[in-house]
Amino acid sequence: MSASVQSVAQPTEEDTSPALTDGFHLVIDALKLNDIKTIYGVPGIPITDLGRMAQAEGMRVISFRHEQHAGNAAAIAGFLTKKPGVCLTVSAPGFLNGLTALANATTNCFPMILISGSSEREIVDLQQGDYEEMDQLAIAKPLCKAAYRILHAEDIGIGVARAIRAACSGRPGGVYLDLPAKLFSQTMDAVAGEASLHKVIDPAPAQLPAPASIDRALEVLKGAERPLIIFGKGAAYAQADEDIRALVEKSGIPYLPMSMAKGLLPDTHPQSAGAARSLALKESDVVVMIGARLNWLLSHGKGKTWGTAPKKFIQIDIEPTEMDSNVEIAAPVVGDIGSCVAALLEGMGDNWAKPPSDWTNAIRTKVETNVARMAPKLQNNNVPMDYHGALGVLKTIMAEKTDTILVNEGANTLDFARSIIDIHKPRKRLDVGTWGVMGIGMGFAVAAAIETGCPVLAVEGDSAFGFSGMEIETICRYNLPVCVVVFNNNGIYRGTDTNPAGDDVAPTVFVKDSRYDMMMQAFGGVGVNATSPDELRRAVTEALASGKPTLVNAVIDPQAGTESGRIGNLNPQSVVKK
Ligand code: ADP
Ligand code: TPW
Ligand code: MG
Repeated sequence: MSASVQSVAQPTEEDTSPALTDGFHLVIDALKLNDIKTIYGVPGIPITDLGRMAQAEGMRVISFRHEQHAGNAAAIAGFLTKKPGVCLTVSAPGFLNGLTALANATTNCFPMILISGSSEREIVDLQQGDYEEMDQLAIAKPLCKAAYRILHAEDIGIGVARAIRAACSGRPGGVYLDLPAKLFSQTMDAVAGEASLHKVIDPAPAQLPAPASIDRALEVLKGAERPLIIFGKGAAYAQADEDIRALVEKSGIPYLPMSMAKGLLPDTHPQSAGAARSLALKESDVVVMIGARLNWLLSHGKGKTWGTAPKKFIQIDIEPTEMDSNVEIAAPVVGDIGSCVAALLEGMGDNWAKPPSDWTNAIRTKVETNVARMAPKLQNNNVPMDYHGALGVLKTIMAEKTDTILVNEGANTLDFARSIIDIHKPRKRLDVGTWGVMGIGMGFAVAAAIETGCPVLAVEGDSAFGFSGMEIETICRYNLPVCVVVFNNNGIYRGTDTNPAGDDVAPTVFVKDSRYDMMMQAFGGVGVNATSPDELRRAVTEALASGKPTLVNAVIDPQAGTESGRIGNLNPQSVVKK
């Protein structure tokens, strides 16, 4: 008999009634049976005891200060492990706070399950005003991949199984699981309860590409004179790291990593076209997309970014409807990346001709020129610091400590860090993703530390940090090896805006010279104010060596940034002159 059964009802010698289990224990047992070891959440009615009992039964229960960050933690746990991360919230307001993260996870194709307690169904459905009344299932449905409600204890096993499979099979995404309060205290025979649970068999089955689609792709690739491979975060997620490296090296094709695919091969790899992005996109004639979408981040596959040279696309994706989403795909390859890349490798045989050297040399020369031009800027010792001086320091540290996971958000802080800091191993860069959402920082940092045990360096704009800043208490509470560096330029994009019409400060500026490092000290962590690259280097090196929760307030010149970083062109322009 399992521990969970005993804690509900322990038969004595006189008591011959059958042992019982209940909804609480069935949910916990179902998660554990499926190797889900951690719950990220915020307690309250009706799920407080669920968290307590899960902890008592050996699960890790990580309590946050706000559900959005617990949700972001669950989402990135899913990305890092290929198993759905679980976020647990209370009803209506807690559910809504978690929903942003669920929608974001779905948008980014991260497997996650949001489990929310909900109020009395009969009262909710008659809209009679229950405590935290809300029809959560209906609200979640359009914002996630799948949404289910479990009404009976005997359905918990199948409900949890269904949620797991929906989250991680095919294109991964967010799943909502609605658990009404009454479910938790429903009882059933313990033996029948245990039999009702099951471990999901092959939750994300391999999806083999059609052989004809591989032949077609290789045919298109053979005709290429200026081929390019683009990796997206789907390729990082797939954990087909060895085959991906083999594909790049065997084919000899230059590659561009999207932001979270950086490190799939080290950014310093001789075939990386990262520092020659514009040239590579403009001049290529055949582009192999692997786990990346032709969305706004790639200018929808057309326009100036892509130049005038005619292009053919080969696209590998598990989601068939992704093909032809923006431009014609000459060779769609539908399947999971591991199977597709393996099939391509096999089809290439042993005598695959490398691309013409004038193309690969042109890319290489451009990369070397751009890297050499950047190098002196990264070594500047300016005070106050600019982005280059500060990020030059962090680039060196990341090159020495290649296991460190970089979390990154902001505008200038994001764009400069993405291009300056090399990533050396797969899944070591986590950021704002497809939506460019602010607020992922501390949630991602917590889960990255918990799921991998690796040190985490969170490079945060001061605005970006503010969205999840209270979670530094969570980082201190669980004593996580997280070093947060706040790039403090006194505001959003720049700290220098003025208000032409009144006393209020401009909408983009914050309190000048704030000391974010002192927030960390309030919770017993290490706080350091760094005004020069040398001070920054010392503080971050020490933080990563000690593993102590640390926040470095990096004082950045308020004039150094530009509006919206590199995507200022997306700002609508007013036509009215005042
Ligand atoms: P990026 O933002 O890095 O360009 P996207 O999020 O736009 O990446 O694209 C990721 C793509 O990867 C999605 O279209 C998704 O369907 C796909 N994908 C995710 N996991 C797999 C997998 N295991 N096999 C194949 N495709 C995958
Ligand atoms: C949920 C809009 C994009 S970038 C940014 C905001 C508010 C902050 C930029 O300032 P920061 O960086 O972080 O100080 P820096 O170095 O340029 O000064 N709300 C959400 N998501 C987004 N993307 C925004 C608002 C935004
Ligand atoms: Mg800022």
